[in-house]
Amino acid sequence: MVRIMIINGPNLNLLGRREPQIYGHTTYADLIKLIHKHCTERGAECKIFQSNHEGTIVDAIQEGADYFDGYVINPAAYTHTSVAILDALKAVGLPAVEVHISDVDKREKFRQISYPGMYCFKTVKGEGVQGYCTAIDALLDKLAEQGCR
Ligand code: CA2
Repeated sequence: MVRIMIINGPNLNLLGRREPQIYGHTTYADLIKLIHKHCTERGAECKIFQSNHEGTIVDAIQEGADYFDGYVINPAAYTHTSVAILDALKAVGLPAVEVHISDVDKREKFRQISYPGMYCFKTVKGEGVQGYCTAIDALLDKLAEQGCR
């Protein structure tokens, strides 16, 4: 069975509880359910990980590489600042898809640069939480092309 890790960055645990006009009303618990349901339907094993700390996300990317086949990552605010997360993705070399709930291109200028996005083979943005399913599909399709499991 294909194994993927979904990595969520800072403050995404607050989903549905603040700024619903930007991020919607779905809670983080609902997002976890949505992702698990989608991965089950697609026949993939998934782990969902969230951290508010950059180094902890770097550790998860490094340590996950021994077990997982690819990553879906929403680095949240670290999207726009973190060369460390970009370097970790590059170092492990697994296929990765970036996802953003909001359409970052239509927001402040500082959100229009993504360091991890420079490594990811695809970026999904502006689809709300459903974008996670789009990102998972893109990753699973890529892994199937590569003949993974
Ligand atoms: O649109 C996205 O998914 C973002 O990655 C979300 C980040 C933001 O910094 C990025 O520019 C775009 C923010 C995540 C914070 O999530 C919250 C959710 C609910 C309430 C407050 C914050």
